[in-house]
Amino acid sequence: MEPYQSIGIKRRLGRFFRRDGRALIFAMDHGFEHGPTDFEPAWEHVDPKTIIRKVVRAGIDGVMMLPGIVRMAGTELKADTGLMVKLTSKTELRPKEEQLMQSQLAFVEDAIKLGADAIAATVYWGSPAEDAMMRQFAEIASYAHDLGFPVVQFAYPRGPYINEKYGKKEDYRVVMYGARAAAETGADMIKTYWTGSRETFAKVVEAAAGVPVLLSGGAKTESPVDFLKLVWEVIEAGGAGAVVGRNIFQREDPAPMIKALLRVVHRNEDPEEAAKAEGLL
Ligand code: FBP
Repeated sequence: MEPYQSIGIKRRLGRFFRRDGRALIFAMDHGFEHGPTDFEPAWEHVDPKTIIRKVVRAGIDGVMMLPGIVRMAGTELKADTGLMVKLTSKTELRPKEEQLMQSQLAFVEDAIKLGADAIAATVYWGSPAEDAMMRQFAEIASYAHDLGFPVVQFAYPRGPYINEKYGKKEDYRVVMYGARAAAETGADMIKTYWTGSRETFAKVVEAAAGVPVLLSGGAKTESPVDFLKLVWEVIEAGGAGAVVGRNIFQREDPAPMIKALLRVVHRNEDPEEAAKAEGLL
């Protein structure tokens, strides 16, 4: 018989992923991680309830937030919306060199009290603070797993030596290394950067050896189709979906973008067709 915890982990993962094994998750930790200026393109979304209500109504599979935002907007979630609570972050007000560390801002118990289905934490692989973030992740993951909660690692390669050795943090070898490190540290889901091509992203997925890999959205693209194309490539590469913030909340009406993304993620629809169907073209 399986231990109780492994049943809990499987059931909770199922609240994010549909039968196809894919998920579209809305990210909203930006007010903390980048500052409220990220909401200026659609300022009413600075109110968590307003944006969460819109994304839930559009059919999003899951949401990722920090604890205080769950307290404000958690009641807007449907019973089957997966809730990922992230326990680490950093502000951009810190001295630049200290921005290579994400600190723990709440505890596994807080996420559980808020009704979390998964617990998330970032590791900047390659950072001078890698050691502290590894330990932080290990403590969170070990405790969450004991209690039957899946753990999501935002595996972001980031640090001075990366650029010296590989040229840039988006080099597929670096992203692949981070994804592998996330899998080896026991993550149940991995969120990471786009590598620039389907072929290279497929290698990231392979390196994760069965742990689902989701794209970390990135800055809002000039045209909505550009972003849909990117997510389409991720799906074609074997990725399990995307965790998207700015490309959703920096639009006054995020519903067409979410619905088009759902078409791409869950129906493999051609990005231009999906955009047309939702009135984005
Ligand atoms: P985006 O889709 O807006 O990129 O959101 C995903 C995310 O990982 C957020 O969770 C986080 O706040 C942000 O990106 C981190 O961005 P950065 O690359 O600037 O650290």
